[in-house]
Amino acid sequence: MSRTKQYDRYQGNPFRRVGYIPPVNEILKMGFNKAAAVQFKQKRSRKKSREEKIAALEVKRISTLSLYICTQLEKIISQFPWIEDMHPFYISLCAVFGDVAKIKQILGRLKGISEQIKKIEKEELKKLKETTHPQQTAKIRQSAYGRFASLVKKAKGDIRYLIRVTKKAKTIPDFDMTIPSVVVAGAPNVGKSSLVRSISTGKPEIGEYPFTTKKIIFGHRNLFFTMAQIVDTPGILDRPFGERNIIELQSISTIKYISDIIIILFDVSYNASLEPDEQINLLNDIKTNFPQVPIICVLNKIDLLSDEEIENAKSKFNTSFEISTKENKNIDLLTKELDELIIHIWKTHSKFKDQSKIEISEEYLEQIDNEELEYEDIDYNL
Ligand SMILES: Nc1nc2c(ncn2[C@@H]2O[C@H](COP(=O)(O)OP(=O)(O)OP(=O)(O)O)[C@@H](O)[C@H]2O)c(=O)[nH]1
Ligand SMILES: [Mg+2]
Repeated sequence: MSRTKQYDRYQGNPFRRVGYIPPVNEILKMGFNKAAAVQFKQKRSRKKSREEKIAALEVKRISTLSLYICTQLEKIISQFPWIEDMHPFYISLCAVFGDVAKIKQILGRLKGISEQIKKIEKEELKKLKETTHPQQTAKIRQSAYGRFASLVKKAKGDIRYLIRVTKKAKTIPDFDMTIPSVVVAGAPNVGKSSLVRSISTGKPEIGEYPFTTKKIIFGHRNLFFTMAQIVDTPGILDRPFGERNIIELQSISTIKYISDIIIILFDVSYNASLEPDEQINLLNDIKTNFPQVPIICVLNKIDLLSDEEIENAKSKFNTSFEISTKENKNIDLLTKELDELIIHIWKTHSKFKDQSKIEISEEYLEQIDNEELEYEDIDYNL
């Protein structure tokens, strides 16, 4: 089964749906305040004794606190996306920030606490039915409060964990699985962000130092009747998978789960952050791990190289294009081939079948062929 069939094709980052998660102290404080504010309402039909009124008030206080805590816990649980329904891109990027299985366990534990609170409420209210003595009813209320509080306090670390991971997971960008994705990858500082800026709507920061890009950034490239996502990734170093840091792992997950085309950039200029052999290792690593994805090898920063250096690098990396993003050299050659490949993938890959079935007249195609492909600056994240 194609992976797109399993998920809601138009869902964005599901963690964005998660609203405010109150910490345990806040849940308790607000709950106690609400319970303390409960008033006794006199019913006209029957006059109650003072003791009966106090006992009724204690019932209301216990129920109010129980209801408040359970509502808060259940609100947290219901806001969280079902891990099974999430696209692996979001799961794997979330896994970079935290333990996805742990999130599931925590949600299960919160549900358990909420059920236990309801059970305690029943037990304590039953005790209240047996007495109206003010001292005893106050004691029952205090016992209920204490049991609620100690249960909820058990979730302190769990809720703190949810708050921390959700905050990071919310920064994962929305990805559109209905259009092809071109992932721009390579060693740090090779010019990935510069290329994404020049061929898409993406506006990643460009910096002189390695690891300027620390998270995945999406740009779009308009191809008249379809569109592609151009994805900027943090730099990857030449080292075994297990030794990669959080920043690099985001790039690997992005390549693994969403790339339809990979552009690998190389840099052999004087300030390259990796040796040519290390960059070759990186390329081989990607080729071995993702053999099904077409790779376009591109040498960047040719403005800093002599003709001889370009020729040497060309044969070493077997590059298809030699460009300079800084001086806009050969970018048009690269984008021409890229656009053709994107359209080919969009038309032939089963996961884009529904979209690519749109009928396009020969006349229109001819018109497009004669026009220069221009790309509009639209913020699709709106
Ligand atoms: N001379 C020259 N400099 C370039 C070219 N492309 C990028 N640079 C410079 O190289 C540096 C790194 O560029 P970025 O686009 O930030 O590189 P990156 O691969 O995204 O870097 P990280 O995000 O740190 O991995 C910046 O100082 C750019 O101005 C180029 O074609 N020629
Ligand atoms: Mg960058």
